Amino acid sequence: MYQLYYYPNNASLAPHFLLHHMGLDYELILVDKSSNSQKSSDYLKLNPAGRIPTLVDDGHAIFESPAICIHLCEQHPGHQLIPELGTPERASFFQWLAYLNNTLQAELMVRYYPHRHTNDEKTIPNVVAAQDERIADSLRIIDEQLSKGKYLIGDKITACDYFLFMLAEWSLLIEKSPLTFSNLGAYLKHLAANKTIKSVCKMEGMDLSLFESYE
Ligand SMILES: N[C@@H](CCC(=O)N[C@@H](CS)C(=O)NCC(=O)O)C(=O)O
Repeated sequence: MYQLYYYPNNASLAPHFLLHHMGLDYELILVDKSSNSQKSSDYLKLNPAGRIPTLVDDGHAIFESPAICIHLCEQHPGHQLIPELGTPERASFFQWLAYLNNTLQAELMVRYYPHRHTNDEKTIPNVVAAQDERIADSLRIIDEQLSKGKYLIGDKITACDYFLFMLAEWSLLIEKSPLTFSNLGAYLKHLAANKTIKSVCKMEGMDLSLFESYE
């Protein structure tokens, strides 16, 4: 039995997709961000960074969403959400997961918390505008990759696709929506019909209609 400390549509979403896709036994524990529970002393014992998510596996706490995803994929290799060890696809998997987490997700964090990145309130709109461009650059690179195959790594779904769907959802509000890129838009519409994505988003109270209505 796993415990996932989560908040709807936060960085816990990708691990939640994986737990559901693999049909694992898990308990969802809400970390109430509205009351800053991620900074409570009990939560900090599990995750000293005070961020969401944390996964507890048999008493062992793991934080950082991509690390949780890799752990789940490696614990349950039969689900093939990570390519086999020693293959070029495995290298691509790590490359894209790192890119998503370290570049796109990092840029999104600055975009949504701009006040943490300037000491002059007047410049906040400039930070947001600059981030919108940086996020669009990142989405362009992903769109190009998706011209080569059905999924991010070839023709089989992996944990990277679930991770990308999470970040694409967060990107809907930026100046250039992910749905305006032709390969990425079609891919996201296809993923929005995936049964794990539909079920988990429903559980987390998320609306997928923008993806579903993509033409
Ligand atoms: N690198 C971390 C980032 C996690 C993160 O920033 N989570 C946000 C929610 S999406 C959070 O906990 N924010 C609360 C805060 O910064 O206090 C990961 O990928 O797990």
